[in-house]
Amino acid sequence: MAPTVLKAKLPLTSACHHYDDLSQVPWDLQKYWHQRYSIFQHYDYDIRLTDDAWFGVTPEPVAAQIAADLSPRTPASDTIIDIFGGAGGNSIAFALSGKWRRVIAVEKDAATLACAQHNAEVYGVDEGAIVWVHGDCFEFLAQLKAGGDGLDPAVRCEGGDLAATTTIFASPPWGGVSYRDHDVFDLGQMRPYTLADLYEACRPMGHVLFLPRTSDIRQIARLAPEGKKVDVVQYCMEGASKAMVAFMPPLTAADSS
Ligand code: MGP
Repeated sequence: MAPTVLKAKLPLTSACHHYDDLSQVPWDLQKYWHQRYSIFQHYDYDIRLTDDAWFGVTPEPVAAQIAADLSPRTPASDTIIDIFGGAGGNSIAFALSGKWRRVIAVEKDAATLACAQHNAEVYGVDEGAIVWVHGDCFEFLAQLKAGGDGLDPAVRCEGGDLAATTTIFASPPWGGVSYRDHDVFDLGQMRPYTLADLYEACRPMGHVLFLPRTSDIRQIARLAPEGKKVDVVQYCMEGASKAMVAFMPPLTAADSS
């Protein structure tokens, strides 16, 4: 299915859970349920998550700090695309930051996307403040980079210069929690998408990658364009890192020559 801009909310399904009580929670999610108020402080107001979303959702204080740290580089750079939108944690923080003219969230799983739309409403995000795209983000990025023909005007880059106008945020699946078993996590082994897959899909746009805290920083550094820096930040909660975030700069014509 081609990536589709949603004009209305998707219906919540039986996969969009709100667990009130530990006895309802699958055993492998119980650790996350105990952290529910650090993940969404308004959890009790009927926050919904699919079971898969519990593993990857960015805790609210981290999402808010990333949104605070990330600003459009120039007035013309006004669009942020959360390509692995999930249950909405990051897109909600970007919308609430008020810094971006357009926040676009892409998610391929309909139930997860329904949760994200619902959670945005719980957080008081204005209807229309996030453009929701149902579909595969790699297909979406490829279409955008090819000029956006066939894409809804709500997500097209009208100026044409994607690298100047658009920033990508990517919080991909990490292939489970095996990253914890490695002192240094090889981003070439990340599944289903490696660091190289993400870089190829996002460039020339500046992109912000939310990665395991033990990620091999040398692999990230190798992607820095000549003479430019990549900022790498550990985002912590209660004294422990939750993730390593790499801020990859946009490429200009000079970088690719
Ligand atoms: P975690 O794997 O529970 O690690 O995820 P930790 O910190 O050892 O757990 P704790 O017991 O110390 O609390 C911590 C955070 O990493 C999650 O809240 C998510 O924000 C992020 N995270 C974890 N996984 C497995 C993923 C993933 O696959 N993708 C993304 N994008 N984020 C993830």
